[in-house]
Amino acid sequence: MATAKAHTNIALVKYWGKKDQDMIIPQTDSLSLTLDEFYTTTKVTFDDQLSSDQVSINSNLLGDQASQKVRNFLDLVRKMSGTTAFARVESQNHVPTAAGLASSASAFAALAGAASRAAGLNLDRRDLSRLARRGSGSATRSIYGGLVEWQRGHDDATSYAKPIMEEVDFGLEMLAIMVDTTAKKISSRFGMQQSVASSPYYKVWPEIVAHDMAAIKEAIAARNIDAIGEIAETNALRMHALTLSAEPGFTYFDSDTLKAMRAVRALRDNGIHCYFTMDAGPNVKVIYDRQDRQSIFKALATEFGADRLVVSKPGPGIKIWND
Ligand code: 2P0
Repeated sequence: MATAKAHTNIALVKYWGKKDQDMIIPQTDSLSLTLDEFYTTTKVTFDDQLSSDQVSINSNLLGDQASQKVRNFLDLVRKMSGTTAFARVESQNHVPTAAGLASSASAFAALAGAASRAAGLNLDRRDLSRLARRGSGSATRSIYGGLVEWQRGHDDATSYAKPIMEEVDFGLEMLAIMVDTTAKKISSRFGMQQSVASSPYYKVWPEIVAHDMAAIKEAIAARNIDAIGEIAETNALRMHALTLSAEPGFTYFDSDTLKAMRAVRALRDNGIHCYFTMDAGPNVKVIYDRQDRQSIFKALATEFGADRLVVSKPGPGIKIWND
């Protein structure tokens, strides 16, 4: 038995599209910030007495369909370790599930850590990152804290994350505007597949990301939050243009998403430096320097209510322990 705690991450340069669906090899590199406020704690117990895998999230036992991805992942760990026993997986999710706040990132990172350790595998962080990738692409990056790059690689051995700056030593912070915390209608897995298959703009996306990756690494090295924010905001809008231009077109935005984007731009027009990014859901994440936290929070609380705002600092990498 073993337990792991992993934090979510939000991409500043997005992963949107796979080269290999089965191995989850992405089309491009990506770069994210791990957050301290949202995380998953997962305990895995391999038990010879069990006749099937049992998976619970926040004490609710999942049915066959809902636990399919987790059971497939456990099969992979069993194959790697030679373990034959079924497992009990008990997960506590401190992330609104499936609301574009990357719950699958912390969930599969924590599962990779706990299941591999419980099965007797002692993986280093690179191999943990590769294993987490098999559950969900964004989980690849949640093995590390702070600013993290996922190198796309070209196969299972070469596609993994590495830290860019694990201890963020400047004021970068993120505030989530929780527009809607109900489950999304179009999964990222399906959404990105549709975008790759049918957006005529997809062919320029790898070039855009290559450019943004180089630029954001320079901006991070210079600790330039305005440059980081500008790159992230443009990259997010271009990612969402891939959904709008798919066939049929779709969007993760709702009316409050647009309202939040406008609010961030209005703050900027008033001289407060902040930028937005959105993932596969309607919530908006605001990027800024912590010295501006109070003025940004106050302005957004007037419009959205303080209870819908969550401030998050850069978070740590995965922790794994034997109970
Ligand atoms: C990202 N997202 O880089 C991008 C940006 C959402 C928008 O990774 O199919 O749940 O499990 O690999 O990781 C969400 O997609 O998709 C995601 P799979 P995942 O964070």
